[in-house]
Amino acid sequence: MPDMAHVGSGKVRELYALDDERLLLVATDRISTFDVVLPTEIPDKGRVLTGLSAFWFTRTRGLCPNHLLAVRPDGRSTECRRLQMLPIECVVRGYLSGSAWKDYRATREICGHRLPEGLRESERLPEPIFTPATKATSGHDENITRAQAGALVGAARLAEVERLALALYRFAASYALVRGIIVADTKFEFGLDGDGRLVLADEALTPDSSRFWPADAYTPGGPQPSFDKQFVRDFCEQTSWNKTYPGPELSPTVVAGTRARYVEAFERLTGIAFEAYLADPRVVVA
Ligand code: PZK
Repeated sequence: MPDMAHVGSGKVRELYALDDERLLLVATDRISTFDVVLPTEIPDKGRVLTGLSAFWFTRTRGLCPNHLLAVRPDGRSTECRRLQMLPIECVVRGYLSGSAWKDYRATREICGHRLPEGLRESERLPEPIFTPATKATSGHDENITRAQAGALVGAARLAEVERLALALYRFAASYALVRGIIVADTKFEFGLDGDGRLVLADEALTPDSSRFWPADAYTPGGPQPSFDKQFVRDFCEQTSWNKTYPGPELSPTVVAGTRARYVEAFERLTGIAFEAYLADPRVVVA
């Protein structure tokens, strides 16, 4: 992207300005694990994530407007409406995992939600919960209370994003479960358009912004295998890597197996052959 203004970097994505109103969001094939971007890429990972995100944006348009304008022919970049982003991460959790499991064990509470006693790691929650977090510029996002989130975006705006995030999660989680994938939790980002209306932005309901678990292996009481990254994690655990930069190179077997898992997630969720997406990415927005 030589003469395009670079406006942001994620761990595995890049953002460029197309003009005052539009951004180009590019998903690379980089992969991170244990919070470190690895030196080995997973071919087509960026295309899988871009295609999935565009698929969900199209399927959820009736629940909430979104920033997607077009998927480019390369299948890894999308043109998006430029918004005023809200300064919170809108996390929804249907299962007890990650920082929610840690917080639950310490206090039986997560972001002000008092949970029942006796829940096990990875257990399905009685109801999905909205657990907002701050966007940490360095390090990890931090769970915040509804009062802290309200101070950042306003109480009325918070109530609106909570309602939308829960509706989006419920729709996607039930859609995915029928196709053999548990969406344990997911993170949404919202922005405001020129008229002050809430718009869903960023990537949505991808394996990078969510925890996807294979439903057929689901066994609460401990951590669950990741649908997409388990080969990578197992491989990394078998090396002497101490989980700080730089990470290890992945073997060709791990790369191929991981690519196959991403493609499988795409095909199970969309019902579209990944080859068809590569031939014409517009299949996901049709
Ligand atoms: C925006 N990010 C985070 C995401 C990155 C950085 N539609 C939008 N309008 C204005 N700003 C953003 C978006 C979106 N999406 C998102 N930072 C700004 C981010 C992906 C890659 F490098």
